[in-house]
Amino acid sequence: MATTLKQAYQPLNEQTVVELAKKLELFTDYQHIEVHEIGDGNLNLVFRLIDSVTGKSIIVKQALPYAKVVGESWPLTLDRARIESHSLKKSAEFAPEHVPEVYYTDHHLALTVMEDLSSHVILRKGLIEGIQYPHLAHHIGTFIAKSLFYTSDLYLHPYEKKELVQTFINPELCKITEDLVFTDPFYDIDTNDFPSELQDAVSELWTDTELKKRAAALKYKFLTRAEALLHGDLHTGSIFVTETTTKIIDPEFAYYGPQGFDIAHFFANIALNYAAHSFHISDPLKRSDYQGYLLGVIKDTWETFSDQYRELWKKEGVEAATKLPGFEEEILSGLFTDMIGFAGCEVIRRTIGLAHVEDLESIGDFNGQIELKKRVLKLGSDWIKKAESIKNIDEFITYIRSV
Ligand code: SR1
Ligand code: MG
Repeated sequence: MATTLKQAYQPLNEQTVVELAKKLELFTDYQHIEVHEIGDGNLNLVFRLIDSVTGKSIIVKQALPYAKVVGESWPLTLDRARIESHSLKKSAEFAPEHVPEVYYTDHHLALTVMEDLSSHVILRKGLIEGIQYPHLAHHIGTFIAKSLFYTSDLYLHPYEKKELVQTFINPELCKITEDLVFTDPFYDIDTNDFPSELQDAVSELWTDTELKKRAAALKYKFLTRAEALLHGDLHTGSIFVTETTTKIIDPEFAYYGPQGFDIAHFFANIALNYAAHSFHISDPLKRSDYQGYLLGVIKDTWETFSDQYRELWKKEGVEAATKLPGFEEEILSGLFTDMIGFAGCEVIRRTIGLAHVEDLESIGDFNGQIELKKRVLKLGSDWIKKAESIKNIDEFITYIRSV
């Protein structure tokens, strides 16, 4: 792959992506190459190229200059492809087993050529089908602990950290989160998306000044706290799994932000899946078994994360503050409280804002879906307003049980 392209941006299609593969010498022979556009996310084109004889396959991901989920009326920076490839490469420095390998990037064409993970499934799909992934919690807890620690001031020289902050300046993608997660769901804004049957419950949120103030405070942290490099969109659609492996994909929302944000999004999406299983699994024993598994994922992820974070702090902390007894507990406790509020914003946003989740939307019983969504809104609101009073992961989990 010695070649470099100096091509102006144009969106690829199933023909031009093969021409590109030839220029980049991605395969040795092109007679049996099959191409499929497999992107099912909100923003990008994703091509899978496979040599049907040798079985060799790769992914070519290209950013579109607009948000695919809305259409060309919503222009969106191509720079997110640069952010994504930098983030994957950074993660590969400390957790290569949890990210796809990057083979080639081109910032002009806004594309990344990377490892094909087709042997994996998107975690959200697997969870909707009721599949258990025994290593998931350990893998996610480890990935988040390493990502936060190794990109923070606790470990890096302040110059290096600030250089990374600069590399990951991502204003347009951050603005999406600022609006869609922290502002729009709490106001009557037309990006919101919910049926009229939810109007009363939604109006209750819109008139709850205390809730809006707490959400605004969380947004302020998201705007101002450059603590560590985040994935920025760590929902269960950004994770690929098999029974034994876990890969984190799609870090185009990466930026330096508050440490509790990623783990919050992971937990919020597990909680939404938990709620949806009241409908997806009818057998009460199987349902309770699966929901117990999901709560176990949250508990084990938190415990793995916090244990590993403490360990890294103790063994590899460089910043003088890491030598102060007990300071790590202060940081972890602040992170935990932030996490609860961020999780509250995410469950509300996925229920009434833009970009819903299949877990809830695939519930066939419409009235049941509405009643469940009301309970999810209450969960989100409680987490945001009561974050300070929730002292540990078991108390956080108790709220999910009540949905
Ligand atoms: C316009 S983008 C909508 C959502 O898709 C992404 O996955 C992010 O969650 C974003 O908020
Ligand atoms: Mg994504």
